[in-house]
Amino acid sequence: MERLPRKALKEVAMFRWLIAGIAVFSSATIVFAAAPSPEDTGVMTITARYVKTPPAGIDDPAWQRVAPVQVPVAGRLEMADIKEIVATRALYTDNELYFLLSWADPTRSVNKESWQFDGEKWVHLKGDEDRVALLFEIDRINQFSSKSCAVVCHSPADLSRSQWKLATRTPAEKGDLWHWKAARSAPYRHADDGWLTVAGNPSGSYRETGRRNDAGAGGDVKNETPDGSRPIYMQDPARKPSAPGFLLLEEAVPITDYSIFKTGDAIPYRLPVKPGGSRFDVKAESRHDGSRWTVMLQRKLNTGQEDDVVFDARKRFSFAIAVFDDTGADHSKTTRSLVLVFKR
Ligand SMILES: [Ca+2]
Ligand SMILES: [Ca+2]
Repeated sequence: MERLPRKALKEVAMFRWLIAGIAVFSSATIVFAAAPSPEDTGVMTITARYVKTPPAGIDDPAWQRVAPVQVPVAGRLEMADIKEIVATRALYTDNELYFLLSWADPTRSVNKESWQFDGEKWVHLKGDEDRVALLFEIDRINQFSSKSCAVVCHSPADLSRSQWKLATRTPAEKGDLWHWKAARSAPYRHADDGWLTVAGNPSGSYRETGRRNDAGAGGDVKNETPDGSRPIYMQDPARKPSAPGFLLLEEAVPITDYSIFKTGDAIPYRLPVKPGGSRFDVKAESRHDGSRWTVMLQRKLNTGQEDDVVFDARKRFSFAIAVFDDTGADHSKTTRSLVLVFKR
């Protein structure tokens, strides 16, 4: 069992990571990118332990029988001194793989620019959302196993580092990207499942990312009138919200009378769309306890979908983790290279 907290902390101090992290501009622009120093080649191992019975949730005692690996994550540029630890555990059964990830975050950020009525007009509240993302290899990504996110940034020389985008360099390289979002995927208890290829569409700009959504429904829609001045949907008053505090598109109805709103009333701006298909393969349970997020992720070892990594307990899998505090951009923090192994 890997128990590296002290060593890991030392290494965090030692390595000067310049990690470009993840940038989100619209609903889906994400960047893992880094320019590690030459000595930044260590790989940490996460061992998934076999259990016969699936863990029932975050509090299942099975998790307590696995010592967490203390995985250091570091920010980039002006955030380079901000470091965290993601306590990482993994279990697997005959059919499924489970992760339990826990990291310090004093704020439960789920606002994602919600609307608020100020008595005269509707304004967007400040705030984004917390997130965690995992990136695995589906098809080998050259150097990913040793340099982690450093090699999946698309970084033309004429672009500043802040504009680097997440992508592989060749079409033969393919990644599997799981993106848990506190405001947009957590309400449906999943992590948005996507995959990674070369940047841009065939006719598009090389500056676009290589992110693609898995087949199936999901994502979110913006809750706004065509002129962007106010929300267009509210909770269907005839339905009890299945995710209190959020507004699911399937439970939303058009607002017909804006006079019912009082000063200070708030309505979500980003409405999760009911996910399905390959995009809905990664199930998630999450909790914020006032100081930390704990997120349990669960996926079939083999989904049968070609846009997913197939986990084979006899093999090793390179991956990386990134966490975000109320942002998709500069404040993100990513890990060094990780490798997932399975042990009975
Ligand atoms: Ca937060
Ligand atoms: Ca999938």
